[in-house]
Amino acid sequence: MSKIERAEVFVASPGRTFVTLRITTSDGVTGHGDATLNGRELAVASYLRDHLVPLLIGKDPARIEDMWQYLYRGAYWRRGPVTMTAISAVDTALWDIKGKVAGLPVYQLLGGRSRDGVTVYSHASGTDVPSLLDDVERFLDLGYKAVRAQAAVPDVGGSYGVRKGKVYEPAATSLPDEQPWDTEAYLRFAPTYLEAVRERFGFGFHLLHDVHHRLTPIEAARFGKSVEDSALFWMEDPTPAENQEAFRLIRQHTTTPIAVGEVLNSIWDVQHLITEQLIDYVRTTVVHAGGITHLRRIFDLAALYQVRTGSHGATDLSPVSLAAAVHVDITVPNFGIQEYMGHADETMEVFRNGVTFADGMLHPSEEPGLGVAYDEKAAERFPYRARYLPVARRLDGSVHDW
Ligand code: CS2
Ligand code: MG
Repeated sequence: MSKIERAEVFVASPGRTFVTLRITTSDGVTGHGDATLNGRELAVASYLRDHLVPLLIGKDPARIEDMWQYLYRGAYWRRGPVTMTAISAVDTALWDIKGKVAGLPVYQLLGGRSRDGVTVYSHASGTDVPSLLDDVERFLDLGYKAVRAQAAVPDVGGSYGVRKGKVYEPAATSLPDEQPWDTEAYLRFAPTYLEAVRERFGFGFHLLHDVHHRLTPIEAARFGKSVEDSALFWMEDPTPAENQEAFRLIRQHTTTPIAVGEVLNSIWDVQHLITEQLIDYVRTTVVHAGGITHLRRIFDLAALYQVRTGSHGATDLSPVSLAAAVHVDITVPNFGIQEYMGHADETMEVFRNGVTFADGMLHPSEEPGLGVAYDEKAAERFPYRARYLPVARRLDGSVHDW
């Protein structure tokens, strides 16, 4: 029997920080998993190095489900982003190994293709409406069939999702950047730029918008109602999801579809949202929701309630996560859309990409496993740098959801 012989944790900052797990078997087969939790990276690295790696050595790498149960139930302490990200990394690496051993790309092990490619959305943004419109045009010219639009709220309104450089990167400072937020200014302004996008480019593509947890349920209801004529594909994270029941109130007022899930970690965190049909898209990911094994369980539950998938795919999810997401997306019957922002050039010096982009879609690698390689020598050129996500404060100085 093949055994897990080694498990190494790499922490490097090529463009931004990534934590990567590599598992090596006694037959010399390697598998990679992403363990990146933006702004809290070293906690997951320690969870893996200090608590999980010793449990992996000598175990059978083929028993993926059993390993998941062992790490989840065996911890006694359940759920939470740090635990679930660490379990995800192990699970993803074991699927990578299983594919390599079988000589098949992971999507074949998951049941094969349900579609020709994985439709993705990218991020258009602007410091004002004209620059946002130029950016939307750029993505449409690149062949995207779905675009997310975000613009800076004028004056001191603050904003989420406005790109400064080539790649959008909110975790950019060594201590959290404190940013202003004015809900009323946002509620007045955001519907106008979404309308401007539709006026200029029409309705022949999907238009998305991320509220990023910043509204109360009734404010979100007002927002959803005010953008109905722009026919959004979804409004994302309209209100924080700790209180799943809050979404019922939004639903009572608007038909704008709702997407939730990037900060949620388990099937139990989305159970009520799905079974009560309070959302339309579940955005949990391979890296933060327990790996391929657990994500499929979430997506299968969602399928019973006509909830579709829309996995998170920001730059802080490594190319290993993106590849794993695409292997899952291409197989599940209830796929909706996949977020795709692309990574910085430095990131791609360390990871060999597992996916290809063509005609607004991503395609998985046909190589055995996930099709991503990690170059640890190249990673040494990018030592770890602490970076934090920003914190939002209302105009009176009180902390708001960022
Ligand atoms: C965002 C992310 O991609 C998204 O939808 O909400 O940019 C999010 O802010 C980051 O992943 C946080 O790490
Ligand atoms: Mg989001």
